[in-house]
Amino acid sequence: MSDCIFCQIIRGDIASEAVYVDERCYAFRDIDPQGPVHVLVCPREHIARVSDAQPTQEDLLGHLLWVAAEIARQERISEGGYRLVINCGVHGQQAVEHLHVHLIGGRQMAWPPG
Ligand code: DGP
Repeated sequence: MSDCIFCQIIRGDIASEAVYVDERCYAFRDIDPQGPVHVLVCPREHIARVSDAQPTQEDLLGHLLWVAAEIARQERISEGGYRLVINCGVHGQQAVEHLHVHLIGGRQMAWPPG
């Protein structure tokens, strides 16, 4: 989608610090990191919310999680652990309407979230 900020990042129209790239997804560092490691894993195709994903995109959803775990290994936070978050819609406080998995780690987390 041309005016989606993450589509613009994925196309390279807006600068980002990429940490993992393949034919299905693009992962880059969050502009407002909530931990020493904070990466957003996005599908290249525009899916606004996880709730909009279609049955044909089931493999893609799994791929995003696999990539997040791979980046965690790359960033050396696997052993200590980390958090994966997908915010969805208004109650989920999703600010950017392009599906993304937050990978946050490198510090102790609290639970439950606020
Ligand atoms: P969410 O609330 O789940 O939609 O989180 C959106 C995240 O996207 C938020 O943590 C900040 C990040 N973000 C927003 N705009 C930009 C940007 O232009 N560049 C980068 N790197 N991150 C962005």
